[in-house]
Amino acid sequence: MKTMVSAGVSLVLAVLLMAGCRTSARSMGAPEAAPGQPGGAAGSVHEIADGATLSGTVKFEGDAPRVRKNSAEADGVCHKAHPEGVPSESMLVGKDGGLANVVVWLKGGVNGTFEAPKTPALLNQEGCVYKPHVVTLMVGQTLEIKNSDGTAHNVHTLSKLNPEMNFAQPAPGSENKTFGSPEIFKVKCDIHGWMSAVVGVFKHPFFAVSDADGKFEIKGLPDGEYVVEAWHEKLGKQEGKVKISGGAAQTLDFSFSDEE
Ligand SMILES: [Cu+2]
Repeated sequence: MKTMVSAGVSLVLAVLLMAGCRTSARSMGAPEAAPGQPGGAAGSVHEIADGATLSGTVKFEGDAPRVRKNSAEADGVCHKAHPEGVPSESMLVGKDGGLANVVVWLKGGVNGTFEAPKTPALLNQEGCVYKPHVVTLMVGQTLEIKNSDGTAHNVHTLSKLNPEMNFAQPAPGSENKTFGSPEIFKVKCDIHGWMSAVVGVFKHPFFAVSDADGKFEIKGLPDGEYVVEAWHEKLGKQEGKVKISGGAAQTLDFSFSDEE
């Protein structure tokens, strides 16, 4: 999506100019804090100065698979939104093999407890597609599940550690839910077979979702040694290790292939 260069420059400036700035990193880490956003708000400078940034790229090795399209003809509202069919988002390979929609999170090495953000995360059913396809949030944080369509959906979570939910949303509106256990699970709509999403729930704010180019960025890491997991709904998961020392930024790349 955007280059990491600006983020790197910001980091250097942040370290030089903002040394000693100790704003809490507890509230950061929302996936909406897009990687490498130009100019980053003043708040993000504090966040960067408070901890290290881990960034990297997730790649798919091999030929990019063709994006499947599912017919939505069974529902007039959905069909109107996608007359050519609904493109599947479960295998999206972008520029230079970048793999989108991979959940990257710190699986091991995180100490302490972290307060959930007050701002809800949003899972929006719009045009009979979940937006975003992968939504991440913290334990206890509100997930607003919204129906923006003039047709009925049902929301069926395939969770194991959190109680399974299955409820209808027959009309536009929102339901707020929270999750008590860290878990990555799928959500589907039993009415529209093509509709699926991924929800990632974490007990700390150190997670991200790879963008269309496979890039991810996790900010605010305290010094330490971490186990990092990259999780993809079709290709499984991988682990890497990273050591953060002196607040210096680190990179960690992952690569998936069909053979795994
Ligand atoms: Cu639906």
